[in-house]
Amino acid sequence: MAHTYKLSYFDLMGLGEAIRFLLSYGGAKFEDFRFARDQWPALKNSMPYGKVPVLEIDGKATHQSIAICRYLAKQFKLMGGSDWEDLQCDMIVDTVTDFRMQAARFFQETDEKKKEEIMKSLIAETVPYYMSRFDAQVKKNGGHFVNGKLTWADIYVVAVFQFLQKFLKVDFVNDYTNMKALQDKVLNLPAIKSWVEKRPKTDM
Ligand SMILES: N[C@@H](CCC(=O)N[C@@H](CS)C(=O)NCC(=O)O)C(=O)O
Repeated sequence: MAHTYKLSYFDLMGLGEAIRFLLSYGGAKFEDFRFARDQWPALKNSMPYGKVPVLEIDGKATHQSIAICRYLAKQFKLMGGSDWEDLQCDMIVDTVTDFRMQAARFFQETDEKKKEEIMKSLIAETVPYYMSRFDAQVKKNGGHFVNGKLTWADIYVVAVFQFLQKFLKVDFVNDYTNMKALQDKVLNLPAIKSWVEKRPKTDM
């Protein structure tokens, strides 16, 4: 019997989008429950550890976006072909988190001048640092992050970049040929293409 899925998250791509990409890829129907920021205080206590995304699978709440994505990857046959390849996928996904956390500094800063400096250094230093390395890895691995074939790492990275590019207001992937080709490949997977066409349009 088909599983039921309900994703609870803010009305953003953010950490919810990779889960939505993977569910779409797997052909799973899911309830995409989005709430406004002012609804959050009333909902927070109902989440297992007070954070979202939370994915209810057959009515059971699961949390931690990367753990959920890894689980969905197993369900939808998007893991690597060996423990070694799975390690490569995990390393990339965790590295994207490091990259993303650099961008999070912008939100934590309240001083407008410092915010501006953080944004400048993200664009001038952080983006090229990570993107040049990702690009080289994808080039070396035949157009994918791991072993020349589609894994959840590819889908995860492209999904995270969807909101990171909106947030930084720069389509930074366009400057990196191999990453651009990978992004195009993932965004043209029929199920993901159709999700992107129908998803609510958000700032991040
Ligand atoms: N490591 C967690 C982080 C979850 C997280 O920080 N979620 C944020 C939204 S992106 C949240 O729930 N913020 C509201 C709060 O902490 O009250 C994951 O990957 O799921």
